[in-house]
Amino acid sequence: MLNEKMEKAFNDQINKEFYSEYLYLAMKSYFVELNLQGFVNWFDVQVQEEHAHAMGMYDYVHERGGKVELLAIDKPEVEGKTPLEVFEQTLKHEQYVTSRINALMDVADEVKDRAALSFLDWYLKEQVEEESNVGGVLASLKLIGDDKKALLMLDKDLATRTFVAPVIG
Ligand code: OFO
Repeated sequence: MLNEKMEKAFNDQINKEFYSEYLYLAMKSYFVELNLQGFVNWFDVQVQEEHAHAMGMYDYVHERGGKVELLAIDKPEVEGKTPLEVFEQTLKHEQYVTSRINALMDVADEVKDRAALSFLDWYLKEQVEEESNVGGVLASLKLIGDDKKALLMLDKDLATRTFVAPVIG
């Protein structure tokens, strides 16, 4: 059975993961409007990953005999005006999510829920990968600067990203 505090923390994080899906859907639209199909694909994969992250926790709460409470999802804002700025926002968002996973692990520690800690380990590793992926694209965009040809080459590259359903936990 899930401790009440742990259950609330999971429900909050489920909301954050769905918010991430929403935010990346909004960013996908930004790139649809620019007709950069590789970036569109990259965000499409990101959207599917966030959905999988949310559902992983959703299933886990049930598995532990807890109650899932779906909270309202905030309206996402794409603050960036250029692809570079959009990726700066993406990195900032992923760093925020990492801090949230750490906070979730702090709760698991506090209530001595070792099973939750071991489950959350997957998310911690995933965040390292997420930050590194986003950081890689951001570094390329910094190098590219105003070079439109190079931007189209990166777009081609990002078109090759595929979604692989994760095995969580
Ligand atoms: Fe769920 O990892 Fe990104 O936000």
